[in-house]
Amino acid sequence: MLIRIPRGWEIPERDVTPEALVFGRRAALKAAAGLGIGLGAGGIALPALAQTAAATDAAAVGRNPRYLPGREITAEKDATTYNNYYEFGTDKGVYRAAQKLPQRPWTVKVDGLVDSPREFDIEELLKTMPIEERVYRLRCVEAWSMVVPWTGFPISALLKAVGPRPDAKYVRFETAVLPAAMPGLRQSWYPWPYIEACTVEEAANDLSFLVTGAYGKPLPPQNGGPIRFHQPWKYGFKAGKSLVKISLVAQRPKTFWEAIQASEYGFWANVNPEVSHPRWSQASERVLGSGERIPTQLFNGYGEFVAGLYTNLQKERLWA
Ligand SMILES: Nc1nc2c(c(=O)[nH]1)N[C@H]1C(S)=C(S)[C@@H](COP(=O)(O)O)O[C@H]1N2
Ligand SMILES: [Mo]
Repeated sequence: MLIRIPRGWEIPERDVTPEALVFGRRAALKAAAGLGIGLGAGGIALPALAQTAAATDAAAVGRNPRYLPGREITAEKDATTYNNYYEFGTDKGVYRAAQKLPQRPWTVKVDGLVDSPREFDIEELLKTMPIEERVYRLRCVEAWSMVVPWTGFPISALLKAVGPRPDAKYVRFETAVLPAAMPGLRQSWYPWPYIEACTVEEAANDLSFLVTGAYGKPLPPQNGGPIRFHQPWKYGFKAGKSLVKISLVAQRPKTFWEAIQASEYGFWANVNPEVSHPRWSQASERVLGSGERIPTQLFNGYGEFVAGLYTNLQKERLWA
C-alpha cells in the first residue's frame, strides 16, 4: 500500500504561522528544522517552511540532509572575497567591483523549447520555488576548493513550471551583460556573454541547483547574485553567475571556456583526479582558508548521485 506523505510545498503557510507568531518566525523555523520537522519521506528536506522564510530570512531555511559535505564549511569571508568572475576582472579580488552589480529589479527569462516560455521576477522565484539549503563542495578547475551553504532550489522545479518539450536536449545559461557595472567586459577578446550549459538529463538530477543565497543571506553579487547555477560534481566554471536567461535548446551550446580554449575546458567538465589539466595535475586541491592540500575525488565525491548519468557516454570527453 502506498501511503502518501505530503511534501513540503503542500503544507499550507497557515500551518506554519501560529508558531511563528508565538516564537518569532525565525526561531520557529529554526526549531522546526532542528526537530526534523520539514523532513519528508526519504529524508528529503521539505521546502514549505523554507519557502515561507525565503524572501525575508534565508538563515531559517532547512538544510537538505541528503548531501552533507563531510568537510568543514569555508569561512564566509573566504568564499566571498576570493572569486572568479571575469566580467569584473581576472583577479580574485573582484568582490569590490562586483558590489556595483544591481541586484534588483532582476528577471530571468526562461525560453526556447518549452511549452510556456516566460520571464520570472527574482522575487517570484524566491516566493514560489522550493527553497532549501544545500551545503556543497565547489572544486575550481584551478585546483582550489571550498564548501558553501547555498540556498536555492533544484532547477528541475523551474523547468517543471515551463514544461520542456521532448526536442529540448540542452539547457543553456546566460549571464548578464551590464557594461556600466562590469569593467571586465572591456576585455573584448573574451566571448561575452558568459554562456554555460548542461544536458536536460543532467539538469533533471536533483543535485543541479539554482542558487539564490549563501550563508543564510541573499547571494552576494561576487558569487553570482542574485541567481547562479551550481552542479557540484563539475568544475566550477560550469556554474554560470548572475543569470538573466535560461534556454532549452536542441543543439549543444558553445560554452564560454570551450570557446576560449576547447582543449583545456570541455563541455562535460566532470571532476576527475586522474585526468590532468594539460598544464597541471587535478589529483589534489587547495582548501580555501586553511590552505591544506587534500585529495580530489571522482565527481568531486558525488558519484553515487551522478555517475549513472554517464554510463552510456563513455565515448565523450567527460572529464576536462
Ligand atoms: N558569469 C561568470 N560565471 C562564472 C565565472 C565567471 O568568470 N563569469 N567563473 C566561474 C568559475 S571559474 C568558478 S570556479 C565559479 C566560482 O564561483 P565563486 O566565485 O562563487 O567561488 O564561478 C564560475 N562562474
Ligand atoms: Mo573555476
